[in-house]
Amino acid sequence: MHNELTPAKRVIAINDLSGFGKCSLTVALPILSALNAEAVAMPTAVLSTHTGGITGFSLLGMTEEMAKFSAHWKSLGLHFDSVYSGWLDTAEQAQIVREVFDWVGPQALRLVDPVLGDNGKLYGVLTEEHVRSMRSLCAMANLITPNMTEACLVLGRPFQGDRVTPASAREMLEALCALGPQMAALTGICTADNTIGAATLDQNGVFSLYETERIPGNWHGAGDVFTSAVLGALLCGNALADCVRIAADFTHDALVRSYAMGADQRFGLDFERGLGKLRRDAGLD
Ligand code: PXL
Repeated sequence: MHNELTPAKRVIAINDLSGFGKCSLTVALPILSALNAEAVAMPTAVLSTHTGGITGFSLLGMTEEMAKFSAHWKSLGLHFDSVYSGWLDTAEQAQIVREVFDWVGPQALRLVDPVLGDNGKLYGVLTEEHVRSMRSLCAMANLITPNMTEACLVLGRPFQGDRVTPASAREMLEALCALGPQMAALTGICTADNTIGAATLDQNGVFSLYETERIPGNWHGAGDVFTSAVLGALLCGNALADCVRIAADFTHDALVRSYAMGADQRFGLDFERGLGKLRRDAGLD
């Protein structure tokens, strides 16, 4: 229980605002808020929905506005505890994220979720240029959170499925950390047909692997739910391996509810009802 009143951790969340479909900012903001963090939004694009399996969406790129947001916030002399980047609309936006990393200063935790694809494929509207810029952004991060598809894209390796052994997950994490980040989490991986989870390597070389029961289906936004919860739990002072366990349980519980109510897998997870437990698991309340 945290009784003393301290200022909330302040996070710049650089991600798209997809109005419908529960991913990116519409997931990151409520989860960070629930974990007492102040989420400051820099939209990379504004869409009617995300692009995963929903056609006819509108998309407005925000590259020019992002540069203005960055310049304005910099001029205000604010303190930030973290920068969390996700979906980037253009490769150019990686340069703006780099500038933000630079002016917020080294005390801020730089989390790069290299959102590029899933199931061995790049997301439809993304290109090889996105992959190259994401690779260079990963090099500047303290923590990166790729799924197996994204890890393979960033490392230039062929995708051979999400199945790992503890040894192969560790080797992949070591290769990812060799790109530059001190910590990495490999998400959406499994050691068996009926499990799903994440492996981590922290700044002290401590490896961990945590899995839950797999809920059938290809659920959109699950990665964003997971990564937002990891960051929120980290900012509460938890160790990376504990954050992954807390976030994996939170994501699993949301999937169980979504599955039980027969939700459309494209429409995101029922995470809201799990926010109270997430707070308790992260050491709040
Ligand atoms: O959750 C990944 C993601 C984020 N943002 C947008 C997407 C996707 C995946 O399809 O389309 C706009």
